Amino acid sequence: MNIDKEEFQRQYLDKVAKLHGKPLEETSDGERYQALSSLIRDYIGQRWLLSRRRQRQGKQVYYLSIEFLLGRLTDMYLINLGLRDTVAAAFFDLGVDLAAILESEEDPGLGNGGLGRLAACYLDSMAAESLPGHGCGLRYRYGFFEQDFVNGRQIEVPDDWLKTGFIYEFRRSDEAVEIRFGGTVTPELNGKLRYRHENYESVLAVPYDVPVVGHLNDTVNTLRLWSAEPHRTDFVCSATNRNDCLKTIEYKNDVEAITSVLYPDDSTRDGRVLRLKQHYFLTSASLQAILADLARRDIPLTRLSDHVAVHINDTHPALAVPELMRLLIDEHGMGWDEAWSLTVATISYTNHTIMPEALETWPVDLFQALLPRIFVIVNEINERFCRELWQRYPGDWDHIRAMAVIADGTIRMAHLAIAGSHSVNGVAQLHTRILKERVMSDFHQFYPDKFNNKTNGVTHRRFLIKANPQLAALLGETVGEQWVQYPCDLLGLLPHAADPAFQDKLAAIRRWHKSKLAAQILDATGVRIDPDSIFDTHVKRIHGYKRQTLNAFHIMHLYNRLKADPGMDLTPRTFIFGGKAAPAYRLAKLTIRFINALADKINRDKTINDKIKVVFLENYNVSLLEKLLPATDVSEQIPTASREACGTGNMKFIMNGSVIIGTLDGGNIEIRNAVGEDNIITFGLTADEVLNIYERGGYNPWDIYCGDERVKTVLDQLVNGFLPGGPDEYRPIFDSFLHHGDHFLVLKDFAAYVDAQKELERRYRDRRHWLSMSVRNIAHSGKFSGDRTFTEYAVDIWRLRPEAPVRCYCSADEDFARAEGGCTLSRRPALQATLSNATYN
Ligand code: 26V
Repeated sequence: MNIDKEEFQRQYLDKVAKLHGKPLEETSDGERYQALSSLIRDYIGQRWLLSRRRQRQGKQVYYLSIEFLLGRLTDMYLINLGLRDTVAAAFFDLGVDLAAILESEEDPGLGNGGLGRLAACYLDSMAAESLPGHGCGLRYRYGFFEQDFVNGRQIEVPDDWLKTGFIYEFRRSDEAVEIRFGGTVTPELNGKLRYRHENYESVLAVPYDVPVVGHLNDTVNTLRLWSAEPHRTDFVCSATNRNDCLKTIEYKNDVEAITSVLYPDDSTRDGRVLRLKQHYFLTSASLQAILADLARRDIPLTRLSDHVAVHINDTHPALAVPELMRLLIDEHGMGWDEAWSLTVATISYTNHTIMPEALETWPVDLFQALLPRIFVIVNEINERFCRELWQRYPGDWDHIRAMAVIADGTIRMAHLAIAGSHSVNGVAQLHTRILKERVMSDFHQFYPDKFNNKTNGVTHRRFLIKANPQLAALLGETVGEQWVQYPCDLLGLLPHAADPAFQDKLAAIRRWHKSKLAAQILDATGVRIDPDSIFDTHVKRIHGYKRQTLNAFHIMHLYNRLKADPGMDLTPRTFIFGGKAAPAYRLAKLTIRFINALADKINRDKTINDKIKVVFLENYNVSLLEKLLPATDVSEQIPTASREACGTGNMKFIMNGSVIIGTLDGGNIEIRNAVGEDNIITFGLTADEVLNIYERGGYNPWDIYCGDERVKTVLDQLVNGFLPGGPDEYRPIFDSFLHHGDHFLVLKDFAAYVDAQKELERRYRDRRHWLSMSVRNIAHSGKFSGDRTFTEYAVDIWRLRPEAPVRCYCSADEDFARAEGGCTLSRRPALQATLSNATYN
């Protein structure tokens, strides 16, 4: 956007006056934020309108997701509009602290982890690539809970993110649609078979649109978030209509519950019904709006799949399959076969996990009562699918039952998603291989062409340019500003990897961020950490498979060594943890308590000369991650191999020059292939080894407990009063390892992890060597930009022709060079020349 500093200042001061009726000097940070965001909203409105007009012709992508973990928007809008420098300079002149203003923004946390953040990254990439791709999600009244610690324990506090209003949403009540729950359906034969749906509960889905601004282009896409609202509920409560009044209140509460929270507690039947309601509400509202838009564009329904791609992010929106069938058949009079081929051609599905507990199923009785018409359709889909299976595997009932959409009284959403879509993808090469060979092998045999891989990517605009502007500037000076559009240009750093002058600049930037983070941590926790220590960060959801306990056990072991030998030569290390545990996941919550207790014990011990510090930061979210990324030396990516579908934190950290210590799982493997095995520290069991152990029914953890003194000491310390909190407090953790089989193979990987940590420290001590590793990580991170992934989706799955020519996403080995996507290094001749002239050591 073209606006100079003076003009911006004039508009801003005008806005402050109009909104607050007082001079700038008298406004609070919050009020200043309101004025800034309101001005940005004005800027975007106009561009949005024009972008929509331009996009009317092309094929549209709709990305349906139960989560969008957006993070704060204001700074991203400024960056994408090309206004950040102007605004920073304008505020500097006005004596206003822009950073403080930006901190007043709520962090919209409409998601809980990787899947939701990935959805948000792709929105950013789609807009940056000028692709007409829109998000469809739910406008939760409360986001994912806020985490407080009380005596080291996680307390969940509601995330009231809308309390002061959300400036970037545009309510579109004129585009509200009706969603129907419950009731009865009766078949009617009137020439064609039709169903009459009666006595249902009717709910209004009201869209709130959030603009998604493309980076330095004209594109503004839409994230549409649906809110559940009752129909008119004006009533007078009086003695004569008391019953009506109570019923109306009950109806209003029921309806509003649908979009009140993300992942309602599903331990009760009511909770499960509410989740299913959310899923249907999201898919039905989105599809109704999509078809309405098609009609507005005068496109016949028969051409649906040429003009629309619907992508379902995991199985939560898998009801898109039967709902699209319902709309085509019931509302638009289409026959089954045509409706089915259009549905399959329109819908595509990404699987994000192989964790068995996350593979969704619904009991038939619950499903049928809530969605009677949809159930009839799912049943029909199942019958036809089973007939097809019978043709292929005649008489093999076991095989057919294993693949059916409905079996043993449950509806299997992954099966529905696979049968009803033309593409099924995993999110990293290994994950896709495991889907094909193990978890979904039956389906892969049946539909070999549907399966494909799309290794995740993340937006470098948020996680590098926004989070680490100093590094972004250094990269621009070094490889040319074009790296922002062509992240593969970062390969041009390779010739500088061993250049001391470049390394020192990088080190100075990291040191600055470390010192800033240390001050913030002191402020937040009272713990003083040394900015010259190694910052070792482990942030992500707290889960058994992510193995925060493995990290904690190593810390205990290090501490034990230090106590035994206080003079031990150890590079000072600060271990930083962050992450939320699901409220009902007792062991994960106890892990938080355990790590907080360990932190307390170690941080208070004056005898270890501050060689180790441990901090567990409260309320990990996107904003906190952005502060950690530029300050982290070592990123912990240590899941049990095979369990982490991809991981995306790993990619965000390498962009900022952190070195990964990690297992050979998910995206780590591809990062290792890209950066080279000398520039990442890997250890532990491979995925195949883990899967073989699982197939054999596990292993005997007592062998390790009895055979490795270090393990025995650490585990005993969980239950012998070593930790504050009492000897029985942590017994469930002890038991999970020794009495419940160490399901995530923590003890099995312990020795390898300790060795890897030693190796890491050895490499860190050679400062030049470490910095060269860091540079190489940044250099190869371009491949993990979401822009590359997205172009692959657009070309391979959605068959979309972008308005702008596809950019190149090159890698040194050109392993994803492709004719159509044009992802080859040869498309960047200047870079190729730099690389071929360079020596990389
Ligand atoms: C499943 C369920 C099932 C029941 C209740 C709540 C709930 C919440 C989420 C899920 C699916 C989680 C899937 C997920 O987040 N997977 C992560 O996706 C990332 C993006 O592809 C990937 O990098 C991570 O490895 C993967 O764990």
